[in-house]
Amino acid sequence: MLRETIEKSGLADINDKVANNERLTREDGLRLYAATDLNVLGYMANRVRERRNGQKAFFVRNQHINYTNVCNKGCKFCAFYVLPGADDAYTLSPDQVRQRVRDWLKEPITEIHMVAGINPRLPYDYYLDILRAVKEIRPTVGIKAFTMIEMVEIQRVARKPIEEVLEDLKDAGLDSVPGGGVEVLSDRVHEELFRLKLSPAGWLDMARKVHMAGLKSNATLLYGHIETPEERVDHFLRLRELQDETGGFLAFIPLAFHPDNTEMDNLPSTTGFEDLRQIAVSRLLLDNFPHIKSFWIMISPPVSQVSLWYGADDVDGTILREEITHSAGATTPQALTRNGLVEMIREAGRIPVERDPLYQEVSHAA
Ligand code: V47
Repeated sequence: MLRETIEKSGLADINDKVANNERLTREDGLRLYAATDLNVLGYMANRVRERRNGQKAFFVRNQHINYTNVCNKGCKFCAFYVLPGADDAYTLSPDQVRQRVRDWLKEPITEIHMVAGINPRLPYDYYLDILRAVKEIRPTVGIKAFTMIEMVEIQRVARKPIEEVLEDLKDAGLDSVPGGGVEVLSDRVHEELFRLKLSPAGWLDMARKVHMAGLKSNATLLYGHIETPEERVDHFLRLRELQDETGGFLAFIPLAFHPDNTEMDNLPSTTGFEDLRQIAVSRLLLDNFPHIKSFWIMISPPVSQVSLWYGADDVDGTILREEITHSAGATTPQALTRNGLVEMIREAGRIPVERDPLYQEVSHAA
């Protein structure tokens, strides 16, 4: 019966490769995007997921701090940024960052996710000071901060080699690096949507340097706008190649485009079908990534729950106050409780495992 379904989907040869743990090709990737039997994609992706992570589904207790909304990059998909000098511009001082951390001190948070726009007026010391501010209030928390885009800006104001900058950031408290800012590794999409930002080759180069400095990072793909299936597949192949070289990526997170309040608000939101297909194809093509995260903020808690059978092994976390996707019209809650996450994972028949930013187990949810 199962064999018959797989034959009918036209993916039997790919299924054989997955069963034999063979690497998929660009052509295979394109066929995965053309396939319509989502359950066959899920079946194959789940096989890879269980091989790597068994029945575990990870989550983290985390807090997001977006230290400034000022940005000079003008990305067409972003509803969060304002131009320098705008009325509603804000930049948190190190004291305000301290206060944000203090606000949630009662919660046993193990990860602080700190990213923001590119505010060209911020001096080098600012970045070091906000890392220190977090660690001053929560010395044991893991700080996951500064995308590759911010790294380039920090180096610009530091006026010294990136290797030294990364050492300074680590000394000030940086523990790992988030996966945002890459969007789509395509020169065409870069030119059309985010041409003032680091190029695809530049992003990969900075990720390589971050990994060489001993820091782990994540990677993302912003999907559901103007990118083609070919561009998505090439994105995966370029990430996979770098991961073969450095082994520095921890998790991959597909990010569903939210159009509201952006320059592309004429586009529809992604569908549940597309979100699940994206998770499954990510798991199948990124065979050397330890984790695939379904970010419930972007695809909703229900789709995120189902995705635990379509390749995902991580649902991110409690996320105290998400701002970037909510500026672009996300209607999901801005936070979930730990019990809410545990229940969601349990109901899906997976084992909830609380992790820290480096996927060390904090404690098994009983
Ligand atoms: O880089 C911006 C994306 C990213 C929109 O590493 C949008 O663990 C959808 O990278 N619709 C930031 N997406 C978020 C991010 C992230 C999130 C969760 C976990 C991790 C991690 C990283 O958000 C940006 C951009 O790609 N974004 N605008 C929008 N309208």
